[in-house]
Amino acid sequence: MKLIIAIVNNDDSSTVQSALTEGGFFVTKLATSGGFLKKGNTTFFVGTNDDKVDGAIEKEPTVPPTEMGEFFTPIMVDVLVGGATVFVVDVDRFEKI
Ligand code: 2BA
Repeated sequence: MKLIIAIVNNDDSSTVQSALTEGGFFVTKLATSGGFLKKGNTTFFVGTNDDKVDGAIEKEPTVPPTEMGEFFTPIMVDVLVGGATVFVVDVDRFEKI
């Protein structure tokens, strides 16, 4: 079993949540914020069997190729907004008690 931790932009959160639940995945959604932009984002926890990991990751958004332009002071930096940051970790033990 694996735990997928997926961090997505708040704008994509509803779409991702629907796609995961409609795909039969169990999902926990957390309101989080990024350390760099200090803006809200959404983190999903999805526990699933190893053979379903790729199917869950396919539900995550991809980066839109033209969407740019978050500016951050004091140094102006272009940051690509969108897509997902995904971690997949092994689960040693899983129980519902
Ligand atoms: P933030 O930390 O707010 O980062 C937002 C975006 O700013 C990042 O997008 C990246 O393009 C840029 N960025 C972040 N740290 C930077 C740095 N030290 N120097 C220059 N640019 C930087 P993503 O890479 O797509 O990450 C989106 C969000 O995913 C992040 O929001 C953070 O909440 C999370 N994240 C990404 N990588 C992570 C990691 N290795 N560990 C934990 N969280 C991560």
